[in-house]
Amino acid sequence: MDDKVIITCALTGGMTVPAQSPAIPVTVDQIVREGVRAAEAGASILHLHVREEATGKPVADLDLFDRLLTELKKETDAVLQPTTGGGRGMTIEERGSVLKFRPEMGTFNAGSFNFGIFPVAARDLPFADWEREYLEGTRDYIFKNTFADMEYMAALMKESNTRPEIEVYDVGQLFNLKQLIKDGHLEAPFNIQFVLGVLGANGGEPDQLIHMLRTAERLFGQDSFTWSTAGVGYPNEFNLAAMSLMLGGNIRVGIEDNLRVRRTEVAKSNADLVGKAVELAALFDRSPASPAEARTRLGLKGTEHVGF
Ligand code: KMH
Ligand code: ZN
Repeated sequence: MDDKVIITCALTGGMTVPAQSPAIPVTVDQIVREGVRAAEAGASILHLHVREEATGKPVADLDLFDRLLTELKKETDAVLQPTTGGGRGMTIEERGSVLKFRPEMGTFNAGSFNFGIFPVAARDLPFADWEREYLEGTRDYIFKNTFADMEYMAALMKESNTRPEIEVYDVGQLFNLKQLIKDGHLEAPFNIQFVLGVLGANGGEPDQLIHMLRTAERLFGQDSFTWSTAGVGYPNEFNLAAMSLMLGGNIRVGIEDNLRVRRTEVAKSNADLVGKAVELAALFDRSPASPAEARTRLGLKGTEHVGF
C-alpha cells in the first residue's frame, strides 16, 4: 500500500449555487485564494470550475478559465485540473473548450445520467431567482455524455496531451469505458474518480464502492488504473475517504462536493475539508503526496507543457 495519498480539492463546482453556503468561492480571486489555501493544507490537485463573477452562475467562460489557470500557476505548484463536466445546460463543445489551455489533467465523464439537485430548492435559503430555476431545472436534466460526446472529448484530450481523469458515477459506466478502450479512444493506465452520492446515479454506501472497484479491477486489471473517491454530500465525502485510505486509493474532498466538515458544522473554506482529510489519512499511516509525487504517480506531463 502506498504510504502517500493524493488529495484532490474540488474548489467550487458546477452543480451548486452560492446561496447554499457563504464559503462557495465565486470570483476568480476567491477561487485562487481558496486553491492556494487548499494546496497549503495538503491538496496536490485542484479541480476547477468557473462562475460568472456577478452572479455566481456556473459558466464555461474561457477568459475566466484563462485568468484562473494563469493566476493559480503563479501561486501554487499543485496540478490544475479543469472540469470538462461544467454545469447544467452547457454543450459538450463548451465543456471541452477549456482543453485549448492544454492542462496536465482534465475530467472525463464516463456516461449519461440524471443529475438531480432540485431537493436543495426546498431548503429555506435566500435563493436568487436564477438559483431556484437552476436547481428546479434539474428535475428534467440529463447530464449528457453519450458515446459520441465521449469520443469527441477523448479526441480533444489526446490533441491537447491532457491526461483524463475518468469520473465514474455508476457501475454501468465502467462498461462504457471498456468499450471506449476497445475502440481505441482511451488507453490504460488511467485514473478513475469514483463519484458516488449524486441523485440519479449510484449511492455513496461502502457496498457500492466495493462493487465498482472490484468491477473495475476485473474489467481492466488492477495495475491498469489508479483510483480515488469523491463522496458527494456529508457524510459520504469522509466515509468514502476513509475507505480509500484503507483500500489504497486516493481522495477528493472540497466544497464542490460537500459543504460540511462535521455533521453540524459548515466548512468555512476548502482548506477545512482538506485539513480533515489529512488528519484522517494520518490515522491510516498515510500522508499527503506532494504535487511532484502526484505527477509521477499519475504520469502527468508537467507544467512546462501546459498552454497557460
Ligand atoms: N460535481 C461532481 C459531482 C466534472 O467536473 O467533470 C462532478 C464533477 C464532474 O466534478
Ligand atoms: Zn467538477
